[in-house]
Amino acid sequence: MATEKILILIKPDGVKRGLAGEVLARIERKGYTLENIAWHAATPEKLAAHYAEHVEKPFYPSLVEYMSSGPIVAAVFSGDSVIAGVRSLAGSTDPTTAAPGTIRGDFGRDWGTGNIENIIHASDSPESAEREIAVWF
Ligand code: IDP
Ligand code: MG
Repeated sequence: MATEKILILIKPDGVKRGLAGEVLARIERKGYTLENIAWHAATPEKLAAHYAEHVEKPFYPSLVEYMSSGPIVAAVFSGDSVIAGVRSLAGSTDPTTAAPGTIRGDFGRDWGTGNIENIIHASDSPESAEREIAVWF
């Protein structure tokens, strides 16, 4: 099977808290290859394309507010099974209960904002990765 790619975003909370290097380093140290990286300010249009599966959800307006609250870093990594591997490094969605040792479990918490601020986005399938890479690169 061809080597897989994943799109990750270091979300505004991750950038603001100075965790961009830490997040990238964890993925690099796992052995995946950094293919591309860019600094972005999210726009409503880019977020709607990126989060296509969530635009109709009740939390979407607050997700847009959170994702627009500061700059983000977008990066593409490659490697066999990179999607499963990076999602495992990221941890589960809710940072309060994400496993210790994961990015969300080690660095995320509930800040009482009503948003789930969890530092990193990671594509969940090869199809999502392809669509999301086209949004940011
Ligand atoms: P994932 O990032 O672990 O793949 P998804 O369910 O795809 O989780 O949700 C995308 C992002 O939307 C989450 O990372 C989180 O920031 C936010 N989110 C998901 N569910 C909720 C919710 O119920 N309330 C507020 N924000 C949410
Ligand atoms: Mg998701």
